[in-house]
Amino acid sequence: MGLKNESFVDLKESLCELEELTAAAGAEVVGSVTQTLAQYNPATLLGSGKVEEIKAMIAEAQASLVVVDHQLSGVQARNLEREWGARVLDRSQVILDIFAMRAQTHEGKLQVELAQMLDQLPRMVDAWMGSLSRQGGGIGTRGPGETALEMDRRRIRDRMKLIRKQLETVRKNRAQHRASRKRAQVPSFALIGYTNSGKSTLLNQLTQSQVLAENQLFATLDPTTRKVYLPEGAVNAVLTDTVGFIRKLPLNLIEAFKATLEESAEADILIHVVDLSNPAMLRQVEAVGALIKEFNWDAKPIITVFNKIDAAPFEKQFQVKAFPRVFVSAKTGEGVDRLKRVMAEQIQALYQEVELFFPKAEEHRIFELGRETRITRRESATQGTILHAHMTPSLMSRWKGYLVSEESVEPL
Ligand SMILES: Nc1nc2c(ncn2[C@@H]2O[C@H](COP(=O)(O)OP(=O)(O)O)[C@@H](O)[C@H]2O)c(=O)[nH]1
Ligand SMILES: [Mg+2]
Repeated sequence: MGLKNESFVDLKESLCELEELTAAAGAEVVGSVTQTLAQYNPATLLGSGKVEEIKAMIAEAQASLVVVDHQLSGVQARNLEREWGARVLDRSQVILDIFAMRAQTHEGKLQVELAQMLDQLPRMVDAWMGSLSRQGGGIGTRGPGETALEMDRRRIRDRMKLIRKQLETVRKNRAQHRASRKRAQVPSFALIGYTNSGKSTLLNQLTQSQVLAENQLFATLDPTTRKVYLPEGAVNAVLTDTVGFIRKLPLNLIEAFKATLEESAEADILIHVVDLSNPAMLRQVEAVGALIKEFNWDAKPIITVFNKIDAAPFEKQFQVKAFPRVFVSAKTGEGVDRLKRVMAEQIQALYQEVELFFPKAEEHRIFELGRETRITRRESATQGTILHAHMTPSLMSRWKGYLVSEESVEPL
């Protein structure tokens, strides 16, 4: 992380994106400036020359807000604000602000509030330390300042505890829903991808629904799950749309949005939606790839969907290798039937035929098994019943007591 380690392209793209984020947060961007730093200034992040230069820019453009594409400590933000006479925010705070604006449901609002508190706490301590050192104090400087800080911190901590508890309830409810879907053996897909790549539009195409899809960063915050009907043996599945990713996703958001992210984490198959028309496509794919690794989702089957073929030059289709992959336009519907076929194939690939043995005393459970999966062969033996059935890994773990493993089939 950090400006000095970023390549020029990354820096430009990241800054471009920051402009979009800032606009999405409701501000008008009047100017931008970059600097390659060899060393950070602990007091202001930037060197004093740059601070002066930006001060002049602010005066000329009559700007009231400066957004820095790098994490700022509380002290740095405060020093810069004093120096510039303008509000100073960093990238995470802008993203948090957008989330706060978009949050619709009770859960979404709680998650954003938690993320904001997680963001504030260290800044408060920072600010307090800063005010202490300005007073020339330090050790022994105990007074109302500290008490106030302690009170604020305690208030925030109490509130955080309460929010966490409420979110925990939400998570449990969701987990229960997922469990019942699992028991009913409905395969699940989750749409993941960069923000604005077209996930919600694709969900609408695949499920004939009307989920909000907009040319906006982070239009979707809350997970939405819809049924999808697939051809080929007419399988039903469920598809979940959720919050999009972005490079330098604030850690506080990841922490606060755990319940939301779990929806994707629990899906059987992921659909990674890539915006083919975006000039920053390669870096977006990289950023999503890094998050997939971080969340340990790379063990799951992933279908890569290159979206917006209607708006991208044909050559771009060969820039990223991925398998299985499908090219679509969620807008026009082109390629969506093929995507459905690939989804059906991926469901099929989840199942494998296994052998099970039910001793006489437990044969009554075969009825239960028949409701959960397709039984392809059934043979009576003297001690019980031998069955062949199609199973997913999760089904196999549920019925593992009856699975006939390779070794046990070997002759005695
Ligand atoms: N040209 C074109 N635009 C699309 C396509 N799919 C989505 N969009 C647009 O991309 C923007 C973001 O779409 P959305 O579904 O909200 O993206 P999300 O953030 O990933 O959910 C919207 O303006 C959509 O109309 C597509 O296939 N072609
Ligand atoms: Mg969306």
